[in-house]
Amino acid sequence: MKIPDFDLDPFWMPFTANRQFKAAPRLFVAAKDMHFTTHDGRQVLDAIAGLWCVNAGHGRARIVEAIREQAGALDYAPPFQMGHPLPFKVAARLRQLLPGDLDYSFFTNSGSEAVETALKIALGYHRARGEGNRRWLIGRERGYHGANFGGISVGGIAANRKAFGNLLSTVDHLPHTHNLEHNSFSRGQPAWGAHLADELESRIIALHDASNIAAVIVEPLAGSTGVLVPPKGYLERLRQICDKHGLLLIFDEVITGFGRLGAPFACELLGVVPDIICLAKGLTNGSVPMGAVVVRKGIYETMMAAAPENTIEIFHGYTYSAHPLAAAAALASLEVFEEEQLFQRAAELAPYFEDAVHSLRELPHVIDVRNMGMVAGIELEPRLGKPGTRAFEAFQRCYEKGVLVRTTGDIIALSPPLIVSREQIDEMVGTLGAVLREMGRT
Ligand code: PXG
Repeated sequence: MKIPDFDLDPFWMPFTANRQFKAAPRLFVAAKDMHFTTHDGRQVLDAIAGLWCVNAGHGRARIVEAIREQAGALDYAPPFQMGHPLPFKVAARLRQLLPGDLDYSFFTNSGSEAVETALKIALGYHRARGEGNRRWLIGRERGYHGANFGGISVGGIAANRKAFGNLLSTVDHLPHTHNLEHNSFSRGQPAWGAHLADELESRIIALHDASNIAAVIVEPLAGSTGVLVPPKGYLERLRQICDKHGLLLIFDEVITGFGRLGAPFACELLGVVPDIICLAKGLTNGSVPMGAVVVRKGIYETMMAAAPENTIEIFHGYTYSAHPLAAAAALASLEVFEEEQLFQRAAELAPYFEDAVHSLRELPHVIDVRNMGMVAGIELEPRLGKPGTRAFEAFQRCYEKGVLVRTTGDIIALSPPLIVSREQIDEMVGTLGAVLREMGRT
């Protein structure tokens, strides 16, 4: 291992075991297409699209050029009471791409900010239409909605919540849908589990009353908590219950957006249109931070109509909302996705990817393999008393062998750029298989 020639100490790394990392750093210094270059000069195959975001692969010339040009032409423009052309164009593209009347985009700088924004819009919307009592926000166990206070409140990850106090108080959670007994080794959407959506009505609405509930937020497919694929009929049922009781349905498509499941968005693939959708990551192909919240026409129009004429309709926004560099990167990314038909390519590759990941089924420690589109989760039996260490060791060994995977608990996620070749899928799965065999009984 090459020791870096700079001080690793001052940077407090996010969601990272800092002391462990700094003792044996893993640093990337360049990336192109499907590969990273490490600080010690090795090539690493990217099996996770950076962090579920680089859907068109790294260092794409058109995106790089768009950012470069934009930086030279207009580095910054204030987003409040002023504008510049690009975010209008990005919003128009999103309107075309998204199903139904998901027509109005609000820009943020991350998925976390998109979630906070969506929750605030949900509350503001109900207030604007005279139902200001609707304050409860319903998330789901094992949901991940970013790292800010609203997101960790509706999110369902104990580790992300436990150190940070009371969080939002008017929040409840649906049960998650992961169940090894009923759903292990499912290919695509599992058959079991749609009934879990009924808890929204039978438990949560029964307890809090619909008149107090603003919205339900879920990831159509939960990514970072271990690739939890929605059971058949589950999201449809959530939609029905929300409609019946006047609750907004928010889909957090920060991971599932922009082709990950083999369609532009999960909502389109699954035929369930939410009222609000959160986007980020793939929106700029991971190149410049940007998120978006897209809302249905009725939400936008209600909030416009509720504010007195010539006044601000929502007291919310960020200094870097619709930043010129981010908007330029988004437009270029959307062009690349379209020109290369990458969402379709993902759909075409998905069966090959599915077969490849399910070939890991018989290997040591593997207790589940699940997949949808171009995402897969491989769940390992945890070591007794040391949860997470087995998958983390597999991650380290894969990295040493030149493949970047992602772990959460004892689940390994694969989510490659959509430009991946069949040979590269074989390489990812082959390397992971070799690592699992090597780890044998340990
Ligand atoms: N919603 C979802 C569904 C996400 O996956 C966010 C919101 C937050 O986005 P930002 O841009 O604020 O990070 C995410 C982010 C992992 C991992 O372990 C996944 C994410 C973030 C960090 C780690 O796979 N997703």
